[in-house]
Amino acid sequence: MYLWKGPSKGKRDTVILVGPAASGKTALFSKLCLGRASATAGSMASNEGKWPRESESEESADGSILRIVDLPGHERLRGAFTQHVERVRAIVYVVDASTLNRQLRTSASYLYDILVDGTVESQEIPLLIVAGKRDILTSLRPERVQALLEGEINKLRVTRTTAPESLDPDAEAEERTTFLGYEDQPFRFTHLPNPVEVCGMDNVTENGIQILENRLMDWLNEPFMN
Ligand SMILES: Nc1nc2c(ncn2[C@@H]2O[C@H](COP(=O)(O)OP(=O)(O)O)[C@@H](O)[C@H]2O)c(=O)[nH]1
Ligand SMILES: [Mg+2]
Repeated sequence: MYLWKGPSKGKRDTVILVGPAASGKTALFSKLCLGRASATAGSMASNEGKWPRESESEESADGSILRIVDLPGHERLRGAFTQHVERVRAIVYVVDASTLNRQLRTSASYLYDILVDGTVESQEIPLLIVAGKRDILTSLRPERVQALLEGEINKLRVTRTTAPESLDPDAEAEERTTFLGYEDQPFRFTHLPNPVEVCGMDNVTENGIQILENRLMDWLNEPFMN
């Protein structure tokens, strides 16, 4: 039997910036790909750029570059994300560490949707969670951001996987969402097959996005087996 596997897949060269609205994705994108602060704050459009920037001599061993995609954080995130997922090398999930307490449900549910994505799960796509806007005095430390997100995902994975029983027997084969982590333990990112890292960051100070640039360099130099 001939198995159609779809068109041969291109290189996984895309690093996607996702997260709730106003978390600082476009600011990070601008600094990474344009080398300056963003002038497009509040835009609902997605941005695409390259890293390292052409003006920089830094290059990976084979001269390849990453495609950086900045997705706006709103209800259509899922659709936009799905468009890019086949090319995703890594995911950078940006939250605003100065407002996370108020934005927790939104921030955790976007992240949950990404983590249960079939490709993200099966390809064990690496995830960098950025606790952004760390220059703001009242912002939460990355450890706290991690604990809050883990706690909220712990609740979400119960509510999302126990959908109400349908009265229609034909609906029995209804899709079951992946259960994240271990059923008998509180959710932790370390229970996922994906490499997950949480770091604090801001795009205001000179070295604010250094961690991200270091990680981009790693992703560039370790070609993704596909
Ligand atoms: N203090 C501070 N403000 C930031 C930082 N990053 C972004 N912002 C501000 O947060 C707002 C939203 O940023 P933006 O990049 O448009 O968020 P996006 O919706 O996630 O793309 C803007 O007013 C930015 O200037 C940061 O690291 N520190
Ligand atoms: Mg934006």
